[in-house]
Amino acid sequence: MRASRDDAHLSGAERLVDVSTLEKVAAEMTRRALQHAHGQADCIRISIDLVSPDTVLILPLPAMTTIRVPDFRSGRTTALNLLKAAGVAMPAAESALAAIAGGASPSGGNMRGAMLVDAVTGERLEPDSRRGIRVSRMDLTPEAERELRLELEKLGLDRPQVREALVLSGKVLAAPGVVAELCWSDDPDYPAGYVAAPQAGYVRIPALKPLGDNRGGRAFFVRGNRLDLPGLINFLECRPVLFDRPGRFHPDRDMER
Ligand code: WAQ
Ligand code: MG
Repeated sequence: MRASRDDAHLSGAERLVDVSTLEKVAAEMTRRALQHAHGQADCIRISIDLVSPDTVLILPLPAMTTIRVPDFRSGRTTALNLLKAAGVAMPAAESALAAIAGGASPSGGNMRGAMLVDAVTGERLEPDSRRGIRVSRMDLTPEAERELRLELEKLGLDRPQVREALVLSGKVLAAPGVVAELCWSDDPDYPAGYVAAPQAGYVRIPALKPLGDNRGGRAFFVRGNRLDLPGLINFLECRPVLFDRPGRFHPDRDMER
């Protein structure tokens, strides 16, 4: 589902479900599109594609940690340090962070999808920098969703934002050539974000922007001298991925000073 107003992206969501639940899920998506914090949509698109079960990749979710930070500036420093540890050159990490902070679409607004960023040069590689790369066709199995919600509940984190971001980052980390992801929400009431990387897993950062700021976005950092860009984009947009169990949950940490 994607919803917009005056041609600007408002919200979107992706599911991978059994045909028997389609009607219910389509109704949920419509409700979501109408209730978004940014305001009322004037255009809602719901598209449904059949995927063959034998193309579905089954994976566990990434491990999760929260790093406590005193404010969003410390949050951004923490994010840069995590990206560096994941193999992203500091200038590439800094320019992607600045792009999200300033509105990464050429119009200065939010992109509908993610930036693809060369982890070494910082060059933006997505073919359309207004739209970006939209990761789709991923979800939890019903059992994994139950287990995940029980674990998140214990941490006080059982929210759709956390569940959906874990699922999206899990698919992104499985993509060939991706070394890290940086994300924060575009919801003005939701300042949290994360850095995800294959070694570190999903590292939550409770503040990556000031409250009230409606800018947010995603950057996927890629590297490799034989990077297959069309193959990577096809994987992110089209390969069905289902997560059948939660990853590990590490205790909260404080930011390193
Ligand atoms: N594919 C690529 N980019 C996307 C997708 C997608 N499927 N969905 C959203 N984006 C981009 C788009 O630019 C949005 O503006 C931006 O990401 C933020 O999306 O507490 O809520 O859905 O652990 O607002 C992370 C922290 C919350 C959760 C992320 O993102 C936590 C969030 P939002
Ligand atoms: Mg949002």
